[in-house]
Amino acid sequence: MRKVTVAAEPAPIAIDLARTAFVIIDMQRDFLEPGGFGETLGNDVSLLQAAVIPCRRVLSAARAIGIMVVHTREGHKPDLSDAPPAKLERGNPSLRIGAPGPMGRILVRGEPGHDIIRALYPVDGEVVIDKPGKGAFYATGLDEMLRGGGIDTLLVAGVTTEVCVNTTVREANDRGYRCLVLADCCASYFPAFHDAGLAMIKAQGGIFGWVAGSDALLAALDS
Ligand code: C5J
Repeated sequence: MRKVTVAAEPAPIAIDLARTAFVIIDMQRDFLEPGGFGETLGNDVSLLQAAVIPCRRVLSAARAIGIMVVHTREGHKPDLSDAPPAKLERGNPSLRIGAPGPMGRILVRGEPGHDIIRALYPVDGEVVIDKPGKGAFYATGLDEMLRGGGIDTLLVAGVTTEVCVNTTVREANDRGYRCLVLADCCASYFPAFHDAGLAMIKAQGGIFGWVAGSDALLAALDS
């Protein structure tokens, strides 16, 4: 596979496509659809739709080229043994994690709400990482799987920008991965947090990574 250079901030980034994975964070019904975890917290879930079409474009390109694709899902075992009380008790949601909702039990593995949205549904051969936390490296086999595949660069997309995307990028950065976050492939319930989340990644010479629009990546892949 080729090497390409993507026009990114704070500087262009050269990536070896054979050593790159496209990581799509938590594009689950629980976050994007009414009746799920995101809505129980009082959020307007329609705001996350903006990321779907850009993500799909990049996913199609990654599949066509043969770039490794990784999907993550935040959620807990049915007995909630992997959900710390501090998470279960947090805030004042309309339904707590584990409670029955219109898409099954909130944020529980195997329930309809925990599933990935149709538009971005994994196909055979793609990796699906189930994670109990916000970061995709905490209590998962993601690091070993990426290292085993020779991956050194992550193209990162998903929701929400300032929570699971940022946490994962920070975890990845500390483990030595280069992260290129695709701005329009991420979204937040809080547009200001989306902007700030991206700004924090690329500030200070790219202290956590690089940021680019999906058009810049697709143009580089086409070149
Ligand atoms: C949140 C996530 N926001 N996937 N999870 O609780 O960002």
